[in-house]
Amino acid sequence: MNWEAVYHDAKQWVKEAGERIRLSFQQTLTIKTKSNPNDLVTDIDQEIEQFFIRKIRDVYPEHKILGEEGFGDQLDQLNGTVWLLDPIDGTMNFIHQQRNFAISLGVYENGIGKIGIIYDVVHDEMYHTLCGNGAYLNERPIAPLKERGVKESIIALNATWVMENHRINHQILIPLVRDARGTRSYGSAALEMVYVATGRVDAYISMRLSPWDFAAGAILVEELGGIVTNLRGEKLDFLSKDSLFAAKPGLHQDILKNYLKNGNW
Ligand code: 2AM
Ligand code: CA
Ligand code: CA
Ligand code: CA
Repeated sequence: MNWEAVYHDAKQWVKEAGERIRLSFQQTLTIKTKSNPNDLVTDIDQEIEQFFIRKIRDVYPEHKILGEEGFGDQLDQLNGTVWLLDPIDGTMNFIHQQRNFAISLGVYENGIGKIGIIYDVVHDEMYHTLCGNGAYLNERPIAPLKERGVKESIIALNATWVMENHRINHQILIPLVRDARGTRSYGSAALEMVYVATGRVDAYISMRLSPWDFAAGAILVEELGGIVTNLRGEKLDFLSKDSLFAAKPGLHQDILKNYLKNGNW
């Protein structure tokens, strides 16, 4: 496989898709709900996924595609080359704010991350890596992550995870929120992972995400020396929904050992 060529094509298609999303701001959105009233999808999410599928199938017909909106392939294993795509990550922000959303694209070979791209469309900021060659924000190299302690850390975390909740042991997170310097929530898992990768936040916690939410972010965070697991500290499986915990080196081990270990996640 010529990975340089795949990387070049992937970045090109992400740029083109971003341009299409920017143009869509002039048209009226069709908004539908999915699993619950806050789980939204628009015609643009679907159009952008279909745009990528056309491009990938045309140039790389032997590759597989797993996309959130379901126009790609049904996969039960990750053999070969698989593109994991979230055409718009942060659809609620896209609809309400016209910002704070991203295109997320990860390319895996036999389950191993090769290419990670997250594109903040509105700011025209593309975060990208071809594994082993460093990560970039547009043309600028991103510096590797340094260690940081809990008391100096900002943790990206949605407030609903700290609310009383019948499914998870939410009280476990309270000491962590108290000890951290601050918490933030941006509403886009892909951007929150990119903020870990760039050091703008020190850790990101989510209770439930899908492979297309974290596929690209995991590659970027790991390329910069960060650590990505589920909340049990286990390696991620890119075919299953799971919790997610991405953090700087050192901080990841510290939070797992001193805060998360008794959770029922
Ligand atoms: P999405 O916008 O692509 O759906 C905050 O809602 C983050 O969680 C977003 O990255 C969002 O991705 C993701 N997410 C995952 N599952 C979701 C769901 N069922 N409803 C809303 N957001 C979900
Ligand atoms: Ca969605
Ligand atoms: Ca998503
Ligand atoms: Ca999405």
